[in-house]
Amino acid sequence: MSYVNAITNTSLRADIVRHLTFTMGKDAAHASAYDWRMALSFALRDRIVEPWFAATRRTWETGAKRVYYLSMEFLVGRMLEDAAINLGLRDAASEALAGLGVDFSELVGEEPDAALGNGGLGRLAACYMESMATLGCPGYGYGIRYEHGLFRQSIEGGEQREQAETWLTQRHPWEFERPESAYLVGFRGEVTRLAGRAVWTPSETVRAEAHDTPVIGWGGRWANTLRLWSAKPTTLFDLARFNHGDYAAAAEPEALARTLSRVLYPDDTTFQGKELRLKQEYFLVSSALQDILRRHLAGGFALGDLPAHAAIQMNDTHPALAGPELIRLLVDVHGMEFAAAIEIAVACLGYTNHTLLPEALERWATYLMGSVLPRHMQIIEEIDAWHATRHPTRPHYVGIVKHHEVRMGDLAFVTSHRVNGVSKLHTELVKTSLFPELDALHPGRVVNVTNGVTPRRWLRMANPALSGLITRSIGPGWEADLDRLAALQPFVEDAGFRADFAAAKRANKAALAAWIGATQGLTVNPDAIFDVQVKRVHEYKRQLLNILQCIAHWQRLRDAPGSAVPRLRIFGGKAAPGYHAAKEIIRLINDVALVINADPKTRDALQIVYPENYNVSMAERLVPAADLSEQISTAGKEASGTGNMKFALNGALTIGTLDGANVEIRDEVGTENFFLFGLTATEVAERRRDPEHARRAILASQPLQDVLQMIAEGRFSPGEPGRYHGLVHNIWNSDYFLVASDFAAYDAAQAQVEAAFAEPDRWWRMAALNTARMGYFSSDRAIRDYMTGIWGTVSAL
Ligand code: NBG
Repeated sequence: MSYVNAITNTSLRADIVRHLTFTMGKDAAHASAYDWRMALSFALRDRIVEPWFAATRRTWETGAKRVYYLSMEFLVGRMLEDAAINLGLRDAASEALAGLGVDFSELVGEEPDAALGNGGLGRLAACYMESMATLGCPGYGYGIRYEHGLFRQSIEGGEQREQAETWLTQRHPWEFERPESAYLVGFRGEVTRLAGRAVWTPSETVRAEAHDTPVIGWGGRWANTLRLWSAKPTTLFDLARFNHGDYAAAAEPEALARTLSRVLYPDDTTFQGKELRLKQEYFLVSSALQDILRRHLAGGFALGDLPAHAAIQMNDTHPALAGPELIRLLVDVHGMEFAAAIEIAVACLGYTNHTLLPEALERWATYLMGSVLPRHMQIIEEIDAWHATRHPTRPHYVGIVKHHEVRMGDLAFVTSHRVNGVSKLHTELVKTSLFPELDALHPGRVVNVTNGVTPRRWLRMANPALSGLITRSIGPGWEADLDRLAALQPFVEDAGFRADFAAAKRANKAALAAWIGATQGLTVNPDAIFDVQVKRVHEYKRQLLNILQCIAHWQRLRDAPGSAVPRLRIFGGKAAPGYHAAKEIIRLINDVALVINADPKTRDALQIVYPENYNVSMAERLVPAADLSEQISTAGKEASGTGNMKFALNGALTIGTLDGANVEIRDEVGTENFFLFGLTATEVAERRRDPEHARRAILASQPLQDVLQMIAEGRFSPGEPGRYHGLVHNIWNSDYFLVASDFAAYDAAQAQVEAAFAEPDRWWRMAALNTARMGYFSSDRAIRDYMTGIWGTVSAL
């Protein structure tokens, strides 16, 4: 029994009032929802501090190995309810507040999302932090405390508009500022040699200041730290310039330094070759590694023992400077030999690859690397030479520095003892198509860790209706042992259970329908199929395929109204601000929605909605209410997907291609409980060799021809008939993502969905089996895989 369970409802209430009074300086009569939310957050945070200290103490005392998870993104979302649930205090908090006349859910809904990430990669980092805390795996997450997280999206006239996001304008109650934990991070300058050693004298320096957020695990038994760095100037102010009346110039050092932690780059699928991005990456890596070495030495350990105490995981290539930076610190600062330093680096580091898209693989021009990080450029060349000497038979084109570019994927690979892909298929492709030569030189280095999602947030918290049913059926405890969901399987044959399962879904759909009514002004039928595609908007994810099929479906409905099962197609997601093709797809979806939703003939059978600003909190609304999960990427392009896991866990059926983790989800839930369609990764590669593939596919499908014709004629953009000429031209003539080639199969799979939904007995059996068989996709399992296969750490619980 954890100590937090001993804390009673009454003392929680007293603490809320105390924080309202003494921390917020308000009395109950004048307190706003914001004041109450702060008071509650502080009262809960107080209860995290104790287990947090205890965990830290335990780690120091036992000298346990720690994991350091380096990530440019942590897409945490809201923290209040998650903390309350993990502490086991959700109901106590709600009751305590009710006694004070305050509504818990109102406070929860008032909290801004911490949107320090773009999509799957950042959300994965957040799930992994929570699972590490749940499993008692000692660790730190290191990231950047962006003042502005991912931009806010609005949809105006069907088009995406971007606004700066402002999560930090209000007080952020979960973090502790650590002005004393600060490091200097340098840029530019020159490298000289002194007594045979390199001496780097940077010409620009900023201070990295730590902000710590405790991350509490399930049951409140362990807490780790998410340490986010904020950039500060080394000199606050240029007093001489100020005294000369040059106020703007006087503030310049501060403004420049702050830029480093000002914004999150709004793209995770293309490589941003921007100097500021490189500086941000180094800022994170350098402050983290200085902190890691300081902690290691403070423990009284020798530097040579670092691998026994620190596992450093690079979340994609963004922190790939970790190798060179660790070597620099060991060699230049601590006087170690290069050969010993690189062995240590490799033994500590691991690299997770999250994408095969060539445009996302970071490559920095050597002139840029050489001028921003002159010492690191030297070290990278040394690493390259070291690797070449160790592998004299390697093909000549293997190398980190090639064609005046530093290839960060190769750098991360060479400096890590393990490289992992994020699903079975993806890992295979990492070996065969991304790093075939390096894989051959380092057999066994590439391993697979299929992604996972935390069941606490994505089932227990987001879906109380289904969680309640699960607990009533199989008892408590499945939240931290998700394989236990398998015990639901026998219930699936019970008509009463299926009815309860359907009722839970129906309640979630009704709640979503009410929200759509209130926010979108659209009255929707909660008995329709709720068909959801939410994720970043990208050509490879093929929101276009979805909307084209929607139009074809609408045409058929017009010919035979009343024939179909009613459907609500829900889209959500942001496009990178500079990604024209993706923004055009958003506009097309919204243009089509306007026309279709206004059609009185089909309105009862088909509606489309695109709520703006999709984020973690919106996902928590949509996932529990979905009947159908759209996972329709071009095979070979989606490394894993994690939304696919959240939906299936919540009893949505998947319509999807054999891509990423879809493959494993289908294996787990059963092929008969998954709507499969489309070309496989191998077939995609073959099909692309035919220059006529798109034309051929279009000519073979009358419905597709008609759809493209309607778009080209301006049926959905009457004021500007030529609006989508470019898009249609592209489908006919290039269609790199094979929308046309997969159209007919997708259309047929959608018909199967309808047929299945029309038979409730069958549908709810399939849906419940999805929930029962998704245990494997818990992030606890994924973290255990990392612990044994990559980090060599053990639970401290
Ligand atoms: C994304 C992939 C997803 C995957 C997540 C988490 C990047 C670079 N990659 O398929 O596109 O689920 O990473 O692994 O964001």
